[in-house]
This record gives sequence, C-alpha cells and structure tokens, in this order.
Amino acid sequence: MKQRKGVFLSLCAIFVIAAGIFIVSAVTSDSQQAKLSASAGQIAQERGLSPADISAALKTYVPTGKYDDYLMFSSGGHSGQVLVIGVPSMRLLKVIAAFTPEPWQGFATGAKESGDLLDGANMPLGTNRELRWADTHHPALSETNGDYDGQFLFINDKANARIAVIDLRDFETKQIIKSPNMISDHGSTFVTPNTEYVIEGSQYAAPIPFSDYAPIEQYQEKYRGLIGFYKFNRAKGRIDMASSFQIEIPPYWQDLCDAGKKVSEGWLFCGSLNTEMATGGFGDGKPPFEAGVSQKDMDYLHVVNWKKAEAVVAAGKAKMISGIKVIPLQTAIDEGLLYFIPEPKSPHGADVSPDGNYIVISGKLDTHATIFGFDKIQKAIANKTFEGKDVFGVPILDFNAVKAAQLEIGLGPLHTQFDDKGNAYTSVFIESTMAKWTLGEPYNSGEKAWKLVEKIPIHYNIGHLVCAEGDTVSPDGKYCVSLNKWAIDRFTPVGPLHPQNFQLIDISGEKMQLLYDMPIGIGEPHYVQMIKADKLNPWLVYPEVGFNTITMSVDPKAAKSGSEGIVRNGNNVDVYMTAIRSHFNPEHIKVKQGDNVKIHITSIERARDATHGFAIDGYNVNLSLEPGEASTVEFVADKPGVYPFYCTEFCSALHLEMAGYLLVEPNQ
Ligand code: K7E
Ligand code: CUA
Repeated sequence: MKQRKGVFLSLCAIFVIAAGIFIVSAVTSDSQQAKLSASAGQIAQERGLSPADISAALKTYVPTGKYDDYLMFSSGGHSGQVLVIGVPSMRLLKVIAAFTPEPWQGFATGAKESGDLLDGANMPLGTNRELRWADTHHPALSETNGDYDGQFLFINDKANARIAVIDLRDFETKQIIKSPNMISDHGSTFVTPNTEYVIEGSQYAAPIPFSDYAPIEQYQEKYRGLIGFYKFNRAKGRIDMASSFQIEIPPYWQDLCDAGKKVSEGWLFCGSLNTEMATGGFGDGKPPFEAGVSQKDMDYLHVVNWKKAEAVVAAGKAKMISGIKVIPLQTAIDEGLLYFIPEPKSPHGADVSPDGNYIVISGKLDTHATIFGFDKIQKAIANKTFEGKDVFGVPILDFNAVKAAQLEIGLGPLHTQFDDKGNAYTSVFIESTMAKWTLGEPYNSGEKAWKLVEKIPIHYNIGHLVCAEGDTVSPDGKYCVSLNKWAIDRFTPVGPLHPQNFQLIDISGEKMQLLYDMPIGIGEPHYVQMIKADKLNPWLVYPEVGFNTITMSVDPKAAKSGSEGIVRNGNNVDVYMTAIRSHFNPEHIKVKQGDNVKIHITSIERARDATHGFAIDGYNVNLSLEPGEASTVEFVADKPGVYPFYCTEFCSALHLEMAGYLLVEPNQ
C-alpha cells in the first residue's frame, strides 16, 4: 500500500513539475520556476490530487483574463432561460432571459419592449392567460450550409409550444411566438441547413386547434400531431408566420427531430412514440400510459420531405387554421411528403451524421443504435419497398431495406453526436455511460466500421450529450459534455432538490477522459449546442445612442441628451430621461394620481460595461440600461405617494446618489 502511494506521488510530481515548467517558463527565471514547481507539487499532495486530477485541472483551467475556446448554449430547463457556458473552463457567463421575467436584464420587469414580447406569447384563443415560465428543451443555433454561423439562437418551450428567437449580436430575446394549433411541443427547435425554417414537432396529441374540445374516446378520429415549419427572415431576425406552415400528422407522440443535411438536405427525420395511441386513464381501470405507450416493439420514425411540402403549400393545397397554412394528413400522404420507418423500442433520439447519409435512432428500452441510410431510404421510396401502411394510410418503409447498421451499445441509448474522425458518441441513460463508436463508409471501412470503441462511466443518468459542433456538417471533436439528470453524490448536499450535473469529457486522445463536473442549479437542461467562440461577434456596447433593442435601430422617440424633460398632454405624461454616471436627468417626476406615465430613458454611456439600472420602488419596475440602450416604462400612477427611483447597478463611486423621486400627488 505504502509503495503504491509512493509511485502515485512520484507520478504526481512528474505531472506537476512538467505542468509547472510549462506554465511558468514564459515569465519566470529558473530559480523561481523550481520554487513554483515544488510548491505546485506540495499543493497537489496536500489536496490529495491524483495524476488524472492534475491533468484534468490543467486541461480546464483558464487563467484570469483569458477566454474560453468554445461557448455552450444550454437550455435552462424549467427556468425558461438559456445558459451560456465557457468550455473548457465551464464558467457560467450569462443567463439569457427567454421566457421568464428576469430582473437583472430588465426582461419583462417594467420595460415595455420585453413586456410586450412576453404578452404577445400569452395563451391565445380568447383566454389570454399570462404565461410566465417555460420548459425549455432544445436550443438551435442558426446555420449556413449546415454549419453554425453564430448569428441567432432559437429555443422551444415544451410546456406551451412556444419558440423564442435570440439575436447573438446582443444575446437578447427578440421574438416569442405562441405556436398556432399546438399546445405542447418537444421535437423543437431544429433548423434547416440554411435556417430557412425553424422546426417544431408537437408532442402530446390534441385536437387541431387544441381548443376544439373532443372527448378522449375520440382520440384516433379527432386528435392529431403537427410539425411546424416556421419561416425565418434572417434580414429581419424574425420568424414570419405568413410564410410558415404546419403538416398534420397522426396522433402519435412525435419526439426528437433532426433536419437532413448535405445529401439529405430538404428532408426531416422525427422519432415518435405511442403509435399504440394509448390514452391512459389509470384511475379508471385502464392501462397506465407507461405500459400502454410501450406495448409495441417498434414505433415510427417520421420521414418528411419539407422541400416538397413547401411546393405543396405554394400550390395552394394547405388549409388556413388559426392563421397558419396547414397541410392536411391525407394531402401529405397523397403528395408523398410523409413516410414511416419502424424504429425500436421506445424511441427517443434521431440524429443525422455530418455527411447527411446516416440517421441514428436510439430506443430508450433497446440496447442498440439503429442506423438508417438516406440512400437506402430514397431507394425504398422510389421502389415502393413498403412493409405496409399505418391505420391512417401512411406508407411504412421496409425496415431491413433501409437499415444501414445496428450496433449493440448498452441499455437505454438516447442521443448521438459526432466528431471529426468518423466517430459517433451516444448517451446511454440506464447504464450511465457515454459510448464511442465508429461510423461506416465513407468514414470507416471493413473491420473498422460500425464498432463500439469505448465507454466512459457518467455520474449519473446522462440525457443528451453535446460535442463541439457535434450536430453540424463539420464537427470539431475535442470536447463532449454529458448532460446528466442526476448528480446524487457529486456535490456538497444542498437539500433534497439536487443540482443537475454537466460533465466535461476530453475526446481528443486515445481514451476519453473525464475532466470536470459543473453543477446546474436552475432547472433541467435538456439539450445544449457548443460553438467555436470565434464564430460569435457580439456588440460590446450598442452601436449608437438611443438604440431600441427590439427594432435594433435608433428609436426616433428616444430621449436625447440636452432635451430631457417632462411633457404633459391632458393626463398623459411623457418623461424624457437620460442616464449617465452618476445621475438621471430629470431627478423629479411629478405626476397626479391616475396619470398615464411613460418614461423614455436613454443610457448615453459609451464606455464598455457601464450599465445602469432603473428601479421604481413599489411600482414593480427594474430596467437594465446598457450603454446606448433606450427603453420605455409605461404605467398608471394609481398609487399616490412618494416613490424613490434609483440605479440598481453599482456603476460608480456615486452610484448611491444616482436616484430620484416619483411624486404622485393624490386626487382630492
Ligand atoms: Cu432527451 Cu427533451 Cu431532447 Cu430531455 S429530451 S434528455
Ligand atoms: Cu448607475 Cu448605479
């Protein structure tokens, strides 16, 4: 035992000394080097770090002032937000407000611009119920030729079927749509290779629109699924509903999708479950969903020709429902837009290889990765190699005719990503591993093709995984991160609600190496995308003073320096205010009870990071005013009294003095 410890310590020392020399050689003399190396060795010993720990630390540590090579855009899960995380440091850089009010960014906490965004995505069809949280699942970076271009990010809200559009010039949400006809989604968001469309598949079938009541006994006749193709106008940075469409599909529970790329560009692949059309009803003596939904060994991968669907819509064969064009199921079948492929068992992930030819399917209750070839799918469609039709008449392609390979990888495979060396990486949920395996031609041939290479243990219950640009046409390799559902014993306990766990894995070497655990304490992130940091080119301050962050241009109504003041028109009061270190101008806002007050505030700062806040006590207002930004607060001064307002960012030595009074004179 003692001897082993000795070997271990000397290994440690070698690592540390090598590392120490490497790190300090640029700036220190030989004697300083020796001292630092020795003390590094001592630190490692004192902290009980193994050689593997030390190499992991050296691979993840990013010194102060240095930047990360990659950024991850992570779903924030139930928080309804998006997390931005640096790789390899795993430092949290930002939480982008997407669906949930967020005071620091002033998102829907008084600013009219973001408040209108959220209100515009309330429940439609007369209820107008405010939605103020979301279950975000799948972020999608905008793509050009199948590669991330760093311009936009989309993310879905599974709970309410909504999509947020984030502009990566300022990392802010610009649009939120409440999807017409759909009440829940899951296979969302995904983009086509040139971001022509943002894709959304519904999950739990309901009548179309969902507000059309139908008893559950009429599930097969009246309930339906939908896949939405929402046209993205890149110049405007907005989804254009008038040019969008949906396709009606059978009431299976559509799951994860991936858009075809390169050879399969123009197609979409979505897994599904519940082709049994189980309707639950456990309490009423019926089989529970979990049994009913998993009776069959195969469900159906949906294969959708979206290029052709576009033409069908253009030919006027879609119906308007709730303001969007919908291709009826029968039309989709007649026009050859929709085919099924049997997929085993309790399917979840559907992921297209970088060359676009392979579609990797995983079944939660299966032990295989099942791989279909796009070339084989095309041939089967052309030759009508069908093994039958489903009850709605959708042709089912012959499983064996389209199968390229099937590979035993472990129990409970979910999602797959790719590297730059012809390997695939699959998350294996039930056994808590990440499996590395090889793709076939043209990546690997003969003996080397379709082989399980290695598995690395995960802590614990891996859901999705992400590898650097691992779902694009040109993955980078280098890193994968496993996005774990359970942390169990990985972190200091913080009560019965445990954090989720992101585990960084180095995939660049012969063997995979676990580098780092990052707790996520804000919700259950499902999917993440990892982009090379130098593809992003965000603004450091807004380009001009008076910038409206929704129109992304100078607001003609913005308050300007030199013309601050208060304008009254009957009981409408417009306040034109500027903010700069360390004062607001004006400092007194005198209004009468019942006045409609509009405060137009412009930050006239130009210095990087000189952000101000604007909070009104008791009026539920807090804005964030980044340099150049113009924002508006609108409220009825219904409560008489004296309400201080102040800057909520510690912006200068006289920050506490950056304040004023809202004086609301009572009606007699
Ligand atoms: Cu697998 Cu919503 Cu993509 Cu969770 S989903 S893991
Ligand atoms: Cu401005 Cu504090």
